[in-house]
Amino acid sequence: MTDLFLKYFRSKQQEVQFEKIYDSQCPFCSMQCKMQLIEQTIVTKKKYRAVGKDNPTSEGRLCIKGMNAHQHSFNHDRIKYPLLKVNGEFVRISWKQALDHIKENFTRIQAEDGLNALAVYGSASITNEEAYLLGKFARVALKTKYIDYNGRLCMSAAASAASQTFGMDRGLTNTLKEIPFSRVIILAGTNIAECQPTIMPYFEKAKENGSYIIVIDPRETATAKIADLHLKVKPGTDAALANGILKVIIEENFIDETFIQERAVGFAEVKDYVSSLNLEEIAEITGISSELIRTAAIKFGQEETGMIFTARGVEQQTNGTATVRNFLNILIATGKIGKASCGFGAITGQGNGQGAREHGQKADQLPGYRSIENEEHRAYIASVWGINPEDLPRKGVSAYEMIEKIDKGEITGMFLMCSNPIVSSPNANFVERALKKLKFLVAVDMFISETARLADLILPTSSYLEDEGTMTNLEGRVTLREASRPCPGEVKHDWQIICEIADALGKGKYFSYSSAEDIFNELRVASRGGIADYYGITYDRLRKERGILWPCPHPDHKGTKMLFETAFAHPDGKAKMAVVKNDPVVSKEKPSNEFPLYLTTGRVMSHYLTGVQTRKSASLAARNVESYMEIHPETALKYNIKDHALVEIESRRGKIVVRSRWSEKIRKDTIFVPIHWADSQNVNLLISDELDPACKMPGFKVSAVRIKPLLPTS
Ligand SMILES: Nc1nc2c(c(=O)[nH]1)N[C@H]1C(S)=C(S)[C@@H](COP(=O)(O)OP(=O)(O)OC[C@H]3O[C@@H](n4cnc5c(=O)[nH]c(N)nc54)[C@H](O)[C@@H]3O)O[C@H]1N2
Ligand SMILES: Nc1nc2c(c(=O)[nH]1)N[C@H]1C(S)=C(S)[C@@H](COP(=O)(O)OP(=O)(O)OC[C@H]3O[C@@H](n4cnc5c(=O)[nH]c(N)nc54)[C@H](O)[C@@H]3O)O[C@H]1N2
Ligand code: SF4
Ligand SMILES: [Mo]
Repeated sequence: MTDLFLKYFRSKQQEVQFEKIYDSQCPFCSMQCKMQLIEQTIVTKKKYRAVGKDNPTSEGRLCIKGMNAHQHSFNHDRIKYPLLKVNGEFVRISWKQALDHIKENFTRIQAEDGLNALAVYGSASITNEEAYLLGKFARVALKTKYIDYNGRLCMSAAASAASQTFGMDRGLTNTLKEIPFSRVIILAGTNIAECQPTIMPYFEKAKENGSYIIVIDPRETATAKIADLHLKVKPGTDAALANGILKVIIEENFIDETFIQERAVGFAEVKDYVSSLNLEEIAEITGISSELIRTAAIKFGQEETGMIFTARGVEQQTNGTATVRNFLNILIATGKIGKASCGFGAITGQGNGQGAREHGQKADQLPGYRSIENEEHRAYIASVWGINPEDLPRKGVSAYEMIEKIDKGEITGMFLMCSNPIVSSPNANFVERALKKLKFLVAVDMFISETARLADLILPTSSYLEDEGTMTNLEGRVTLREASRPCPGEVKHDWQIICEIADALGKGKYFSYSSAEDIFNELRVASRGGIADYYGITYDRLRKERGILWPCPHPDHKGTKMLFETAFAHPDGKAKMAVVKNDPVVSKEKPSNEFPLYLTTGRVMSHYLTGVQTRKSASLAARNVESYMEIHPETALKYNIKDHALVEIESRRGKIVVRSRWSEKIRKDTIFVPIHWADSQNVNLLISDELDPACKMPGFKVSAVRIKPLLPTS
């Protein structure tokens, strides 16, 4: 009897009584892999599984982060109600109370300290609709000039370099489908194998087709495994390396004279400068022998087709803009752009790292990649918004500079949406001290992040499974993220929260939308005629066509697969080459007797950014439970550091303690620490606040440090 019952019960336990499928897109990186979440009801339990769904970018693939993303969305720690800090403790309040509280404090701050005392800190992990709305919220509802976002720490150098050289910034000039047919590929400071894993098959196919792959990275990463040539560069010296490559390309006459003449300006100056350089000196600066520099240059120069990809390794430098421009010089000099299987890609970071940098979250920007200082652009956007152009604020300052203004008491209130700046900003000790000075901080998040912990009020937001909207992926392809799960508790979408606050502030008539699609239709008009023109894109088309590449100026327009086929986006149609000097701006962070090692920072496969989401996913968190320091065994022995031992790393700004991990894959003068942990393991406690003068990107990838074992070794 009992046996029979158990048998019956067990078979019931296996039996799926109900299955529901939710379409969505991964909330993490810029591949924006399409997925389906399968919810199975078995007896009283629900089981979840994520599977990839076919689409033109990720072709149905998912990496481990995508497969386990739902775990954070279902985590018990999700905030489900507005939380107000009372005597140091967060207590649940109603939305009505939360909105009253915001109104009272924002109006008080505006009266006491002026309109520009309020700042907005946004994100590239929110949808296009929300990014657009946040820019409008700052300018129309708060009337402040201070808005910027976490993309400043991410894509700003790539964006400013492409804007300066090409006249426009879309991450990839071509689609991923062309990669397998490119004969030579440079991957500079990009670890795609861990950071955009589902992109890898495009490069693996290229390799199968005989393409020659050059990886530039101070570490032999998972990506470097596919390289034919790995240039283990000294951190922060890529601009000089690109000069070396250019010098050889010009000397060996691999340049495309016709292309240069017809399509570019500035070549003569670049040629003069690189000709004056000595390759052996470049070898000394970069740590790459002149033979290897020559090999890279000849391989790249001699092939008919070639592509260059960069990411944060070369961009998160205090000369990041100039460095990217120097890689673009190589492409232009060899005529490898605007043609099939030739072109540039700045591998975008966050899920909406592309779209969120186009529609007005940047300090100096209006929707459609328009400029807030351009009178025509101001007049057009003011007309779309139904306001007077004179009422539009002027440009503000970058993300880190807003924090400096908080420290100085110029900004006293902040609205923070979808970012964790006390962990992700450089000089993190200072950032935390500054944010504590705010009279009022509102954080909109799914969790009580380290920064939300400091807030006066936390507003609960929806996750990717709940919040519908468009995301623009690394190709520049606008995609529709379907999302239909109900919000838990009293959670609201980011766009709803923005609209309700605007309404509480008496600006509801400018923010009366009933859906994300409603906002998108306004964004389409606002972007019309701009560089990032989305006018021809509709939700209906996105559903049918599975994504559209911008610019798409008209509903009959197919979207733009390849940029710069006949002209660049500057008024004269020409690309602007620029001389990039060898002397690294990063000199302040050069190793010295006191701080003898380079520290560089980056990512591991299983965690995402400051780890707030991935640490809430049991399957992902288990793969890397704590931070670590990658160090060459010879260097470790020199400093008396055992493998797996706790180490103190110190820079001019602060100290952290992490565990050592010996590896022969890293340069002997360099250590590497990932960025995904907070508090005493937050590597940003060590990073300098020096910024790239062109784009205000911090130099996350180069710091001078010293190390010592934490405990006396026996
Ligand atoms: N798993 C995972 N994936 C992610 C993210 C994540 O947090 N986790 N974040 C997403 C986001 S927002 C971003 S921006 C991207 C980042 O993507 P990537 O930029 O590819 O990632 P990083 O690890 O920051 O840096 C890339 C490589 O640069 C190298 N590097 C360091 N210093 C230098 C240097 O001076 N020169 C050169 N040539 N290389 C250098 C590092 O060793 C590292 O391997 O990834 C996205 N995808
Ligand atoms: N040293 C060093 N520092 C770095 C980097 C580096 O390479 N080295 N990389 C930099 C880069 S490239 C980046 S992109 C930054 C990013 O750094 P952050 O901007 O701090 O990014 P996240 O850790 O993703 O923080 C996002 C927060 O928003 C919440 N969140 C997630 N989705 C949503 C949503 O839809 N709505 C709302 N309202 N909240 C949400 C998450 O729970 C989390 O608390 O870090 C930068 N910092
Ligand atoms: S993390 Fe990136 S590559 Fe992985 S599933 Fe998500 S979007 Fe795709
Ligand atoms: Mo990023």
